[in-house]
Amino acid sequence: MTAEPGAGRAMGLETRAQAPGRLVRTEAGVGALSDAVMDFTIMGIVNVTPDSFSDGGRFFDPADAVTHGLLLEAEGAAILDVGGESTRPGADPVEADEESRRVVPVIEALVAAGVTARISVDTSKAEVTERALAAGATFVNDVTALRAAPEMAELAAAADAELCLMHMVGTPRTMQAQAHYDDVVSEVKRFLEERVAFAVGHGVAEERIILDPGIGFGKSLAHNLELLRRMDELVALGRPVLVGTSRKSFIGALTGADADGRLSGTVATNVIAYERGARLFRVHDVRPNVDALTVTSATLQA
Ligand code: 7PJ
Repeated sequence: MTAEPGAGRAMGLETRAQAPGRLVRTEAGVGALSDAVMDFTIMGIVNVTPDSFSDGGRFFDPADAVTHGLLLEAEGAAILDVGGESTRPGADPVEADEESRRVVPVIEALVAAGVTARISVDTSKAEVTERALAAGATFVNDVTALRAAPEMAELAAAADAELCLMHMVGTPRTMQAQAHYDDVVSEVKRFLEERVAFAVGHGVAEERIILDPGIGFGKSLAHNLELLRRMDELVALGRPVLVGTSRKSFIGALTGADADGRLSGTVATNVIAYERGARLFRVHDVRPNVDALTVTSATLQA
């Protein structure tokens, strides 16, 4: 694999900052803004998981998830990542039927609403992948990189879907908070190269594959920061790199902020990762990240 500049563009996901109906800021009088091409891709997070503030018996309303997805699209998300199982460290697993019951109606409703963003399914289960692809998803985000359900490779291949392979040691349930690495970047690279070979060996086109270092998954603060600082080494693998730092606890470890207060820290990580070649960003707060990355991109190309 060889590096190519702006590899994220290979996905055809770029949009213009002034695309009709989105990101237009005429009232602000910033008309000139507007021929900056977004040479990065924002993946907006659409969680369809139990409301942690409820009694546990009430689930996220699919209609709310759809409304949220449409809002994120209007803010500039080119991909909506729909997930029905929490992949947070230590989270309990969800049965495939239940996970499908959460995500499939949301995907169907987003398609019915005429969403133009690509729909990603955040899952590690073949059954959920199959149903989500049938419902209109065209992107598979698997935090286990096909280790939990290797047959997802054939499903993604048959649908010609994008496939994001993420680094993680163990599973969300078992991974250690601070796994040991001699050289975290080399080990993440080696793992991702091996998983790309596996996916390609099972029929996935290499140009459909996206790589992700798995920030926050079994990594210490120092590991997360080193992965961000040395992002260029992952980009050198030659596939688009997706970064998911949004609101993660390592940001709070630096700033003291709780999850709701981690946007500024999130933006800082994404600007750094962009400067080092990452082009896909999985975030909760779409608009602030779009703005920051638009300015970063324009500045580095000026
Ligand atoms: C990631 C993810 C990530 C990818 C989560 C959270 C934890 N998928 N799913 N990359 N993180 N590809 O959002 O806090 O970093 S769930």
